[in-house]
This record gives sequence, C-alpha cells and structure tokens, in this order.
Amino acid sequence: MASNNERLLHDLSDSIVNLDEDRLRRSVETVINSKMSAYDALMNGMAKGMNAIGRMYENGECFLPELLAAGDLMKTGLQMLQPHLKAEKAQMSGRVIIGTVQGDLHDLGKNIVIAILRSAGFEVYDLGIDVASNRFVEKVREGGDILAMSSLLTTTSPYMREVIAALTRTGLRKTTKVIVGGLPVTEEYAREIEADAYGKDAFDGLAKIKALVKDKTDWDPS
Ligand code: B12
Repeated sequence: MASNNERLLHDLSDSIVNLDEDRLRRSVETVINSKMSAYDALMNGMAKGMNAIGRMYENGECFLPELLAAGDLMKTGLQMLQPHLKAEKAQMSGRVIIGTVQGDLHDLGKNIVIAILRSAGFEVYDLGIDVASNRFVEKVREGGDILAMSSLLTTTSPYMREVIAALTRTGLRKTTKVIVGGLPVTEEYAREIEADAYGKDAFDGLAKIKALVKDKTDWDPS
C-alpha cells in the first residue's frame, strides 16, 4: 500500500499532468503542513509531473498550450513552497548572477536553483531567459562573485562557452567564478568550456557555489 508521502508526491505530479490548479494548491498546502521537505515535493512530485507531461507532448498526446500551462503551475507551486525551502545557510554569502543562455526559454529548473540559493542566504540577480553574453557581462561588471548559467537545449549549451570567452575578453574572468547546469550539461562539458563548476541539480549547485565563494575569498589576487 502506498504511504501518505508517496500518495502526496503522486498528487503533486498528477495535478501538474492534469493541469489541476486547485488540486495542486491543496497538495502544496498539505506538504507545508506535513513533515515532507519542500524540495522533495518540488523534485519528486512536481518536477516528475513536468517531465511526464513533457513525454506526453513528445508522443503527441498533448499540445504546446498544455505544456506551457503545466510550466505555469510549476511556477505557482514553487512560489508557494519558496518560503518553506530550507537550505543550510552559507557561512560566506556572495552575489550570484544567473540566467538561461541566449536562444533558450527554459527557466523552471533555473528558478528552483534561485529559490534554493536565496534560502541559503545568497543574493541572486536573475537575468531571466534568452540572455545574451553582453547582458551577462554587464551585470557581472556591476558586481557579481558568481556567474551561473542554465541551458536545456543541446543547441544552446555551446553559448555558455561564448559567455565565458566574453568574460575573458573583458578581463572579468579573473575575478568571477562560473558555474553551469541544465539537462545537456555534464561535469565533463563544464571542464571542456573551462567553467569552474557544474551543478547537477539545485542542491548540488548550492554546494558547488558555496565552495566557489570560499575559494574566491581564500584566493588573494595580489
Ligand atoms: C517544460 C519544457 C519546455 C517548456 C519550457 C517552459 C519553461 N518556462 O521553462 C517549453 C514548452 C517552452 C519548451 C520549449 C521547447 N523545448 Co522543452 N522541455 C521541457 C521539458 C518537458 C521539461 C524541462 C523542465 O522544466 N524540467 C524540470 C526542471 C526542474 O528540471 P531542469 O530544467 O533539468 O533543472 C534542474 C537541473 O537541470 C539543474 N539546473 C538547471 N539549470 C541549472 C543551472 C545551474 C547553474 C545549476 C547549478 C543547475 C541547473 O537544476 C534544476 C533543478 O534541480 C523538457 C524535457 C525534460 N525531461 O527535461 C523538454 C526539453 C528540454 N525541451 C526540448 C525541446 C527540443 C524544446 C523545443 C525546441 C521544442 C520545440 N520543438 O519547439 C522548445 C525550445 C524553446 C526554446 N527556444 O527554448 C528538448 C531538448 C532536446 C535537446 N537535446 O536539446 C527536451 C529535453 C525534450 C525532449 N526530450 O526532446 N520546453
């Protein structure tokens, strides 16, 4: 028999797949009043539903408006859960500039990364989606310790290399740590494009960013 937690995760996933906002809100309220972690609800409930409706879309079982509506529901759920996301506070905080790279409109994963970073005490500036390299560079120049980039498409992940090259050209690479993440990105790819770190998911990203900030603070450029 399914446990209460399993049932709740299933409800979260199912309400995304069936675009049922009332059921999603009720399920999220139940999570908030239960012992389940908000992150578990997000990743093992809602994100599973998102991936399931993505597969349905690929198989022609639903259409783009449904996929987009499911994305909006993910955002609603994330907003409700955000105050309840608990991450161990970072000992040293820093300013993170984040965005989804040019040509790419996927932001659900990036938004989860932002929510986790904020809950750990980081100041995060979100450049949004479809971000060109000059916008990343401008924002880093205004003051950023970490540049974080997201890409969900194999066609857009190479753009991360361009952004890193632009940072190098402008002399900002020396003082900025770069982390990359998203579905087609791997540890190996991050090394290849000379990023400083790769984050598999939001909590891995948080751990890597904490380490990068420590590295940056320990490092004396003189
Ligand atoms: C939802 C979705 C969409 C939505 C996006 C809505 C939105 N607001 O984001 C819409 C409908 C707009 C869309 C459009 C398209 N999509 Co789409 N989409 C998806 C889908 C189903 C889910 C992605 C998602 O949100 N997952 C849930 C989140 C929580 O997970 P996540 O994004 O992976 O993020 C986690 C980690 O990756 C990581 N992470 C992510 N970013 C970062 C950054 C940092 C710094 C760190 C540390 C970590 C990190 O942490 C996150 C949380 O743990 C995927 C399929 C899939 N299984 O992923 C396809 C998918 C990504 N899409 C795909 C495609 C092809 C497209 C389109 C080209 C479709 C088309 N033919 O029009 C367009 C492209 C539009 C564009 N220019 O970007 C392909 C990509 C294939 C490829 N090899 O490139 C996929 C894989 C589907 C498939 N199997 O074919 N899509």
